[in-house]
Amino acid sequence: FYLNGASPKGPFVPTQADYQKVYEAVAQRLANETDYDDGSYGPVLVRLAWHASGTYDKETGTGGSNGATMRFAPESDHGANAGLKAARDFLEPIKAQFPWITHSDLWTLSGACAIQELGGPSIPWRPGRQDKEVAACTPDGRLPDAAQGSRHIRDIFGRMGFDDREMVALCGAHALGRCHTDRSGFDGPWNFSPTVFSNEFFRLLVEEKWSHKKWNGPTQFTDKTTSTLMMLPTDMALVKDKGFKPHVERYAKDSDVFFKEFSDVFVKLLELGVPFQVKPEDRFVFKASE
Ligand code: HIF
Repeated sequence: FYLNGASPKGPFVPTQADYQKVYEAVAQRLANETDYDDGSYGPVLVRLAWHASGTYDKETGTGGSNGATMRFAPESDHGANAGLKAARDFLEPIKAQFPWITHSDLWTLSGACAIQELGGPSIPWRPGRQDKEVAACTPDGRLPDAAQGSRHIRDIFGRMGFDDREMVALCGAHALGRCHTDRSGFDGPWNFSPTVFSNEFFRLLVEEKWSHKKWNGPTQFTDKTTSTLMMLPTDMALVKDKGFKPHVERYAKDSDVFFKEFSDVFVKLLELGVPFQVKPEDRFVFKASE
């Protein structure tokens, strides 16, 4: 018996082909498990990858996807991570099938896979994350609070090292998925196709009329036309802020530009704080399913 696929010839060193097999297993499971939410675990996998990465602090070099410390309390119990157990549990059979991959590589690879499988741009990815122990859990409060505005967005994403343009590009991922009252307290999807990656988030922000939703829950916005879609206060901040708005308008107009700039910034997000051996130019571009 050899641990982690090691053999008498030496330790098992996975190649790009091995990671492509993991990609395919995640994609296959996404295609099979349609009895969840709007029919896909894809959005919640994207949220898992981002919440694992978005704890990064460039000053101290702490947090980020390297470590997968959200496996442990207290980080798993942070309010911002409510509901992400569904994503972590979804990936456990894949981890069992490929025991050599770290949780931190698996979570980020799966986020890239979900974006590609839901029709988004290629998200080039590289391995190299190591899982860390509970002591590496980040303090609560590093992930954004949706009830706030543009200053908070700049504080949080500035701490990770992003500029205005990159912050807006990232936010286009809210084309995917929805809010759940039992997770964040907010309710509803951002657009009519929450399992398709698109620039709809930006188009609707610009073209739709949004008003305060009348309900007992936290402040959120609803579309005038159908009253079924939602925007968070942080989403609305993107069209209220002079530094953000021009980028919202660019992405609303041009889906190709959005896909390109989103890919670059999502790659950067998933790599924050990771000491890679693989060079940036050698990132893997996984082949998406047919
Ligand atoms: Fe989200 N986000 N996000 N988000 N997010 C939620 C859901 C998703 C913020 C708040 C929320 C990003 C930035 C921010 C996804 C992906 C990304 C929810 C609802 C909230 C409240 C959770 C729930 O109730 O289930 C805030 C304040 C952000 C900073 C502006 C990223 C850019 C958009 C970084 C990003 O990639 C995805 C996907 C979901 C949907 C999850 C689902 O289960 O459907």
